[in-house]
Amino acid sequence: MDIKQKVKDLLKEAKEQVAATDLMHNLNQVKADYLGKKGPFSGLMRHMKDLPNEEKPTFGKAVNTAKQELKKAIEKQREVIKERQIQAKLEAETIDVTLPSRQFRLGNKHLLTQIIEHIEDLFIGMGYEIKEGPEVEIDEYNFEKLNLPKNHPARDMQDTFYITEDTLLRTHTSPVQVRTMLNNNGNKPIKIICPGIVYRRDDDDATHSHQFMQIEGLVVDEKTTMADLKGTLEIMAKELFGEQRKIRLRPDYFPFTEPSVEVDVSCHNCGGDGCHICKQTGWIEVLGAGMVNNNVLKASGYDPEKYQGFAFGVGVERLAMLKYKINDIRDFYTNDQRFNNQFK
Ligand code: 2NM
Repeated sequence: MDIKQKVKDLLKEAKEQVAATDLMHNLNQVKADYLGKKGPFSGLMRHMKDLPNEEKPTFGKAVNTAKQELKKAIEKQREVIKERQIQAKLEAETIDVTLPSRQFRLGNKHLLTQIIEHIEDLFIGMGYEIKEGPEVEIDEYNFEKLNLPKNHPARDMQDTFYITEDTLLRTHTSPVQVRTMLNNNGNKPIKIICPGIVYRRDDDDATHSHQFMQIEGLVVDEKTTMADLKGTLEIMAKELFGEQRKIRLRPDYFPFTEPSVEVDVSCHNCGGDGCHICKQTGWIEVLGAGMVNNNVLKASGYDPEKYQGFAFGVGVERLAMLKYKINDIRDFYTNDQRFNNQFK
Protein backbone atom coordinates (compact mmCIF):
# COMPACT_ATOMS: atom_id res chain seq x y z
CA MET A 1 0.00 0.00 0.00
CA ASP A 2 1.09 3.49 -0.78
CA ILE A 3 2.76 4.80 2.32
CA LYS A 4 1.42 8.30 1.74
CA GLN A 5 -2.06 6.85 1.66
CA LYS A 6 -1.29 5.23 5.00
CA VAL A 7 -0.48 8.67 6.46
CA LYS A 8 -3.71 10.05 5.06
CA ASP A 9 -5.77 7.15 6.42
CA LEU A 10 -4.14 7.42 9.81
CA LEU A 11 -4.81 11.14 9.96
CA LYS A 12 -8.41 10.58 8.93
CA GLU A 13 -8.92 7.89 11.57
CA ALA A 14 -7.26 10.04 14.25
CA LYS A 15 -9.36 13.09 13.37
CA GLU A 16 -12.54 11.02 13.58
CA GLN A 17 -11.49 9.81 17.01
CA VAL A 18 -10.82 13.36 18.13
CA ALA A 19 -14.15 14.61 16.82
CA ALA A 20 -15.95 11.80 18.65
CA THR A 21 -14.36 12.70 21.99
CA ASP A 22 -16.42 14.85 24.34
CA LEU A 23 -14.50 14.56 27.58
CA MET A 24 -11.27 16.42 28.25
CA HIS A 25 -9.43 13.48 29.80
CA ASN A 26 -10.44 11.21 26.90
CA LEU A 27 -9.09 13.81 24.50
CA ASN A 28 -5.78 13.78 26.33
CA GLN A 29 -5.71 10.02 26.01
CA VAL A 30 -6.38 10.17 22.27
CA LYS A 31 -3.58 12.70 21.94
CA ALA A 32 -1.17 10.46 23.83
CA ASP A 33 -2.26 7.39 21.86
CA TYR A 34 -1.66 8.97 18.42
CA LEU A 35 1.13 11.43 18.99
CA GLY A 36 3.07 9.70 21.75
CA LYS A 37 6.43 7.98 21.24
CA LYS A 38 4.76 4.60 20.96
CA GLY A 39 1.98 5.93 18.70
CA PRO A 40 1.38 5.17 14.99
CA PHE A 41 2.95 8.40 13.70
CA SER A 42 6.21 7.59 15.42
CA GLY A 43 5.82 4.06 13.98
CA LEU A 44 5.56 5.51 10.46
CA MET A 45 8.65 7.65 11.00
CA ARG A 46 10.56 4.50 11.87
CA HIS A 47 9.70 3.15 8.37
CA MET A 48 11.52 6.05 6.79
CA LYS A 49 14.76 4.12 6.68
CA ASP A 50 13.16 1.61 4.27
CA LEU A 51 12.38 4.32 1.72
CA PRO A 52 14.58 5.41 -1.15
CA ASN A 53 16.60 8.49 -0.23
CA GLU A 54 14.81 10.84 -2.64
CA GLU A 55 11.43 10.04 -1.12
CA LYS A 56 12.49 10.56 2.47
CA PRO A 57 12.04 14.38 2.67
CA THR A 58 8.56 14.34 1.13
CA PHE A 59 7.49 11.52 3.38
CA GLY A 60 8.94 13.12 6.48
CA LYS A 61 7.21 16.34 5.59
CA ALA A 62 3.90 14.51 5.01
CA VAL A 63 4.05 12.84 8.42
CA ASN A 64 4.92 16.07 10.18
CA THR A 65 2.20 17.98 8.38
CA ALA A 66 -0.29 15.28 9.36
CA LYS A 67 0.87 15.49 12.99
CA GLN A 68 0.48 19.28 12.96
CA GLU A 69 -2.96 18.96 11.48
CA LEU A 70 -3.94 16.41 14.14
CA LYS A 71 -2.61 18.67 16.90
CA LYS A 72 -4.68 21.52 15.53
CA ALA A 73 -7.75 19.28 15.39
CA ILE A 74 -7.14 18.25 19.03
CA GLU A 75 -6.83 21.88 20.20
CA LYS A 76 -9.94 22.80 18.28
CA GLN A 77 -11.79 19.93 19.91
CA ARG A 78 -10.46 21.10 23.27
CA GLU A 79 -12.20 24.43 22.68
CA VAL A 80 -15.37 22.66 21.62
CA ILE A 81 -15.38 20.56 24.81
CA LYS A 82 -14.70 23.65 26.95
CA GLU A 83 -17.50 25.55 25.31
CA ARG A 84 -19.88 22.60 25.80
CA GLN A 85 -18.95 22.43 29.46
CA ILE A 86 -19.69 26.14 29.89
CA GLN A 87 -23.01 25.77 28.12
CA ALA A 88 -23.95 22.78 30.29
CA LYS A 89 -23.05 24.73 33.42
CA LEU A 90 -25.05 27.76 32.32
CA GLU A 91 -28.05 25.59 31.55
CA ALA A 92 -27.83 23.79 34.88
CA GLU A 93 -27.58 27.07 36.77
CA THR A 94 -30.23 28.96 34.87
CA ILE A 95 -32.39 31.18 37.05
CA ASP A 96 -35.92 31.59 35.87
CA VAL A 97 -36.62 35.19 36.83
CA THR A 98 -40.25 34.78 35.88
CA LEU A 99 -40.89 32.20 38.66
CA PRO A 100 -43.10 33.55 41.47
CA SER A 101 -41.10 34.43 44.60
CA ARG A 102 -41.19 32.36 47.77
CA GLN A 103 -43.98 33.52 50.03
CA PHE A 104 -42.72 34.60 53.44
CA ARG A 105 -45.35 34.21 56.09
CA LEU A 106 -45.28 37.32 58.23
CA GLY A 107 -45.77 36.53 61.91
CA ASN A 108 -47.25 38.81 64.52
CA LYS A 109 -46.19 40.01 67.92
CA HIS A 110 -47.08 37.79 70.82
CA LEU A 111 -50.18 38.94 72.69
CA LEU A 112 -48.13 39.63 75.83
CA THR A 113 -45.74 41.81 73.82
CA GLN A 114 -48.68 43.67 72.31
CA ILE A 115 -50.16 44.42 75.73
CA ILE A 116 -46.80 45.48 77.17
CA GLU A 117 -46.19 47.81 74.22
CA HIS A 118 -49.70 49.20 74.54
CA ILE A 119 -49.14 50.04 78.22
CA GLU A 120 -45.64 51.38 77.49
CA ASP A 121 -47.08 53.71 74.85
CA LEU A 122 -49.74 54.94 77.26
CA PHE A 123 -47.20 55.75 79.95
CA ILE A 124 -44.63 57.22 77.56
CA GLY A 125 -47.43 59.61 76.62
CA MET A 126 -47.61 60.63 80.27
CA GLY A 127 -43.87 61.29 80.50
CA TYR A 128 -42.69 57.96 81.89
CA GLU A 129 -39.50 56.15 80.89
CA ILE A 130 -39.20 52.41 80.28
CA LYS A 131 -36.60 50.71 82.49
CA GLU A 132 -35.44 47.14 82.30
CA GLY A 133 -33.07 45.14 84.48
CA PRO A 134 -31.59 41.70 85.10
CA GLU A 135 -33.74 38.64 85.75
CA VAL A 136 -31.04 37.21 87.98
CA GLU A 137 -30.98 39.55 90.97
CA ILE A 138 -29.35 39.89 94.31
CA ASP A 139 -31.41 39.32 97.43
CA GLU A 140 -30.62 42.87 98.50
CA TYR A 141 -32.47 44.46 95.56
CA ASN A 142 -35.27 41.92 95.26
CA PHE A 143 -36.12 41.83 99.00
CA GLU A 144 -33.89 43.68 101.44
CA LYS A 145 -34.28 47.21 100.05
CA LEU A 146 -38.01 46.65 99.50
CA ASN A 147 -38.68 46.40 103.23
CA LEU A 148 -38.47 42.62 103.19
CA PRO A 149 -35.55 41.80 105.52
CA LYS A 150 -34.40 38.21 105.96
CA ASN A 151 -36.89 36.20 108.02
CA HIS A 152 -39.65 38.72 107.30
CA PRO A 153 -42.88 36.69 107.23
CA ALA A 154 -43.96 38.36 103.98
CA ARG A 155 -41.08 36.65 102.18
CA ASP A 156 -43.21 33.52 102.34
CA MET A 157 -45.73 35.30 100.12
CA GLN A 158 -43.35 34.87 97.24
CA ASP A 159 -41.68 31.54 97.00
CA THR A 160 -38.40 32.15 95.33
CA PHE A 161 -36.01 30.35 93.01
CA TYR A 162 -32.65 30.83 94.71
CA ILE A 163 -29.44 30.44 92.75
CA THR A 164 -27.12 30.97 95.70
CA GLU A 165 -27.86 32.31 99.16
CA ASP A 166 -27.73 35.87 97.83
CA THR A 167 -28.75 35.52 94.18
CA LEU A 168 -32.14 34.56 92.86
CA LEU A 169 -34.56 34.85 89.96
CA ARG A 170 -36.40 38.10 90.61
CA THR A 171 -39.91 37.60 91.96
CA HIS A 172 -41.08 41.00 90.69
CA THR A 173 -39.62 43.87 88.66
CA SER A 174 -39.32 46.12 91.74
CA PRO A 175 -35.53 45.57 91.88
CA VAL A 176 -35.33 47.56 88.62
CA GLN A 177 -36.99 50.41 90.48
CA VAL A 178 -34.59 50.02 93.40
CA ARG A 179 -31.67 50.21 90.94
CA THR A 180 -33.16 53.36 89.38
CA MET A 181 -33.59 55.05 92.76
CA LEU A 182 -30.03 54.13 93.81
CA ASN A 183 -28.64 55.55 90.56
CA ASN A 184 -30.32 58.91 91.25
CA ASN A 185 -28.52 59.66 94.54
CA GLY A 186 -31.80 60.57 96.17
CA ASN A 187 -32.35 63.89 94.48
CA LYS A 188 -34.15 63.35 91.20
CA PRO A 189 -37.81 62.73 90.45
CA ILE A 190 -38.65 59.37 88.89
CA LYS A 191 -41.41 58.29 86.50
CA ILE A 192 -40.77 54.80 85.21
CA ILE A 193 -42.49 51.69 83.91
CA CYS A 194 -40.67 48.38 84.36
CA PRO A 195 -41.92 45.48 82.26
CA GLY A 196 -40.33 42.06 82.36
CA ILE A 197 -40.29 38.39 83.20
CA VAL A 198 -40.50 37.37 86.83
CA TYR A 199 -40.33 33.99 88.58
CA ARG A 200 -42.20 32.38 91.45
CA ARG A 201 -42.00 28.83 92.75
CA ASP A 202 -45.50 27.79 91.80
CA ASP A 203 -46.91 24.54 90.51
CA ASP A 204 -48.08 25.31 86.97
CA ASP A 205 -51.78 24.97 86.28
CA ALA A 206 -54.47 26.86 84.35
CA THR A 207 -54.04 30.03 86.43
CA HIS A 208 -50.48 29.72 87.82
CA SER A 209 -47.12 29.80 86.12
CA HIS A 210 -43.64 29.68 87.64
CA GLN A 211 -42.66 32.34 85.09
CA PHE A 212 -44.84 35.24 84.01
CA MET A 213 -44.70 38.88 82.97
CA GLN A 214 -45.21 41.88 85.13
CA ILE A 215 -45.34 45.61 84.66
CA GLU A 216 -44.58 47.82 87.59
CA GLY A 217 -44.78 51.57 87.70
CA LEU A 218 -43.02 53.95 90.04
CA VAL A 219 -43.33 57.67 90.52
CA VAL A 220 -41.15 59.48 93.04
CA ASP A 221 -41.38 63.23 93.38
CA GLU A 222 -42.02 66.01 95.86
CA LYS A 223 -45.71 66.16 96.79
CA THR A 224 -46.83 62.88 95.26
CA THR A 225 -50.18 61.76 96.61
CA MET A 226 -52.65 58.90 96.59
CA ALA A 227 -54.83 61.04 94.31
CA ASP A 228 -52.06 60.96 91.68
CA LEU A 229 -51.98 57.17 92.04
CA LYS A 230 -55.72 56.82 91.68
CA GLY A 231 -55.92 59.10 88.65
CA THR A 232 -53.07 57.24 86.95
CA LEU A 233 -54.63 53.83 87.55
CA GLU A 234 -57.98 55.05 86.29
CA ILE A 235 -56.40 56.17 83.03
CA MET A 236 -54.75 52.77 82.66
CA ALA A 237 -58.01 50.90 83.44
CA LYS A 238 -59.95 52.92 80.86
CA GLU A 239 -57.22 52.48 78.25
CA LEU A 240 -57.17 48.72 78.69
CA PHE A 241 -60.81 47.89 79.38
CA GLY A 242 -62.78 50.76 77.89
CA GLU A 243 -63.72 54.38 78.49
CA GLN A 244 -66.75 53.39 80.62
CA ARG A 245 -64.65 51.64 83.29
CA LYS A 246 -64.50 52.83 86.87
CA ILE A 247 -61.99 51.79 89.51
CA ARG A 248 -62.20 51.33 93.25
CA LEU A 249 -59.44 50.92 95.80
CA ARG A 250 -59.62 48.52 98.73
CA PRO A 251 -57.09 48.40 101.56
CA ASP A 252 -54.47 45.67 101.28
CA TYR A 253 -50.97 44.94 102.51
CA PHE A 254 -47.63 44.96 100.70
CA PRO A 255 -44.35 45.37 102.58
CA PHE A 256 -43.06 47.93 100.01
CA THR A 257 -46.05 50.27 100.16
CA GLU A 258 -47.96 52.00 102.94
CA PRO A 259 -50.83 52.42 102.58
CA SER A 260 -51.35 49.58 100.13
CA VAL A 261 -54.39 48.99 97.97
CA GLU A 262 -55.96 46.34 95.80
CA VAL A 263 -57.44 47.87 92.67
CA ASP A 264 -60.70 46.67 91.15
CA VAL A 265 -61.98 47.65 87.72
CA SER A 266 -65.71 47.62 86.94
CA CYS A 267 -66.49 44.55 84.86
CA HIS A 268 -65.88 45.06 81.14
CA ASN A 269 -68.10 42.08 80.38
CA CYS A 270 -71.34 43.16 82.08
CA GLY A 271 -70.58 46.81 82.73
CA GLY A 272 -70.94 46.24 86.46
CA ASP A 273 -74.32 44.52 86.62
CA GLY A 274 -72.81 41.17 87.60
CA CYS A 275 -71.91 38.17 85.45
CA HIS A 276 -69.89 34.99 85.63
CA ILE A 277 -66.66 36.86 84.79
CA CYS A 278 -66.90 39.18 87.81
CA LYS A 279 -68.57 36.46 89.91
CA GLN A 280 -71.73 38.61 90.13
CA THR A 281 -69.87 41.39 91.97
CA GLY A 282 -69.56 43.86 89.08
CA TRP A 283 -65.86 44.31 89.95
CA ILE A 284 -62.66 42.56 88.91
CA GLU A 285 -59.42 42.77 90.86
CA VAL A 286 -56.63 43.66 88.43
CA LEU A 287 -53.68 45.13 90.26
CA GLY A 288 -51.91 46.07 93.47
CA ALA A 289 -50.55 49.46 94.35
CA GLY A 290 -49.73 51.90 97.12
CA MET A 291 -47.64 54.78 98.36
CA VAL A 292 -43.98 53.78 98.48
CA ASN A 293 -43.08 52.78 102.04
CA ASN A 294 -40.76 55.25 103.76
CA ASN A 295 -38.36 52.41 104.52
CA VAL A 296 -38.11 51.68 100.79
CA LEU A 297 -37.40 55.32 99.94
CA LYS A 298 -34.77 55.54 102.67
CA ALA A 299 -33.08 52.25 101.71
CA SER A 300 -32.55 53.61 98.19
CA GLY A 301 -31.35 57.04 99.22
CA TYR A 302 -34.50 59.17 99.10
CA ASP A 303 -35.53 61.35 102.04
CA PRO A 304 -39.22 60.61 102.76
CA GLU A 305 -39.58 64.07 104.35
CA LYS A 306 -38.95 65.57 100.92
CA TYR A 307 -39.98 62.86 98.47
CA GLN A 308 -43.02 60.64 98.26
CA GLY A 309 -43.86 58.04 95.70
CA PHE A 310 -46.52 55.75 94.44
CA ALA A 311 -46.07 52.36 92.83
CA PHE A 312 -48.17 49.67 91.26
CA GLY A 313 -47.75 46.21 89.85
CA VAL A 314 -49.82 44.28 87.38
CA GLY A 315 -49.60 40.79 85.93
CA VAL A 316 -49.66 40.95 82.15
CA GLU A 317 -51.05 37.43 81.63
CA ARG A 318 -53.91 38.15 83.99
CA LEU A 319 -54.78 41.33 82.08
CA ALA A 320 -54.75 39.42 78.80
CA MET A 321 -56.81 36.56 80.21
CA LEU A 322 -59.48 38.94 81.48
CA LYS A 323 -59.61 41.02 78.35
CA TYR A 324 -59.67 38.13 75.86
CA LYS A 325 -61.40 35.49 78.02
CA ILE A 326 -58.39 33.16 77.96
CA ASN A 327 -58.85 30.42 80.53
CA ASP A 328 -55.46 28.71 80.56
CA ILE A 329 -52.28 30.70 81.29
CA ARG A 330 -50.21 27.95 79.64
CA ASP A 331 -51.61 29.01 76.25
CA PHE A 332 -49.20 31.97 76.39
CA TYR A 333 -46.11 29.79 76.45
CA THR A 334 -46.86 26.77 74.30
CA ASN A 335 -46.72 28.69 71.01
CA ASP A 336 -49.68 26.94 69.43
CA GLN A 337 -50.24 29.00 66.29
CA ARG A 338 -54.00 28.46 66.53
CA PHE A 339 -53.75 30.52 69.73
CA ASN A 340 -51.15 33.08 68.67
CA ASN A 341 -52.77 33.83 65.31
CA GLN A 342 -55.96 34.96 66.97
CA PHE A 343 -54.20 38.10 68.17
CA LYS A 344 -52.98 39.74 64.98
C1 2NM B 1 -47.14 45.89 93.51
C2 2NM B 1 -48.04 46.39 94.43
C3 2NM B 1 -47.67 47.51 95.18
C4 2NM B 1 -44.24 48.16 93.89
C5 2NM B 1 -43.50 48.85 94.82
C6 2NM B 1 -42.35 49.18 94.18
C7 2NM B 1 -41.19 49.91 94.71
F1 2NM B 1 -40.06 49.46 94.17
F2 2NM B 1 -41.29 51.16 94.41
F3 2NM B 1 -41.12 49.79 96.01
N1 2NM B 1 -42.42 48.73 92.96
N2 2NM B 1 -43.59 48.11 92.78
C8 2NM B 1 -45.57 47.57 94.08
C9 2NM B 1 -46.44 48.09 94.99
C10 2NM B 1 -45.92 46.49 93.33
O1 2NM B 1 -47.40 44.79 92.73
C11 2NM B 1 -48.59 44.10 92.92
